[in-house]
Amino acid sequence: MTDITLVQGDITRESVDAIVNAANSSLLGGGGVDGAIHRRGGPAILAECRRLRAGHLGKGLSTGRAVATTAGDLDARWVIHTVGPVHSTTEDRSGLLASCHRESLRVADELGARTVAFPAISTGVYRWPPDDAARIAVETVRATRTSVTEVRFVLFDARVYEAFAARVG
Ligand code: AR6
Repeated sequence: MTDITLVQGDITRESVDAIVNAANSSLLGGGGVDGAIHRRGGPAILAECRRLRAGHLGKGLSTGRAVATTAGDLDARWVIHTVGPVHSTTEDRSGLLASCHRESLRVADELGARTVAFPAISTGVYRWPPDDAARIAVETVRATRTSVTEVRFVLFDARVYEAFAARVG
């Protein structure tokens, strides 16, 4: 049974086995939560991302997939990088957003991570409406068979936190 918990705040301050990063396919950093994770986690994370890009992820990480690196100086063992879809009003990309959560949990299981913190993937630069993102995130975690015992959604802004709180109840 996986507990779903909610925290309003900065995910880089959390103490968990794995922190999920809302990355982009380059894996080479960006703004938002990605920038914050690299800033606080230090250069070891980017160094490992570069090694992945030089190896089997030469073309980058596809939308909906996930891959782990060290967590560097963060209070976690791993960062699991996943690439959310950009929200579209003409195309239903919700399967890709669900896949980010499923794949991150699959990678967490491979690592043996039991506690995993997720940000609200795609709700920033990628413009996914928070209510819908919360629905997809919570439904997907509930429907995924995993050995992770706690999924902690760490929501930076109040509006996104309220959207998740309405779902988790
Ligand atoms: N802790 C927790 N959540 C945060 C933090 C933080 N420190 N900082 C921001 N958020 P975004 P996306 C929230 O834009 O929409 C990057 O440049 C934020 O309020 O980080 O998936 C990547 O490199 C929002 O609710 O990610 C990609 O290019 C949520 O995290 C692109 O942005 C996600 O916002 C990915 O866009």
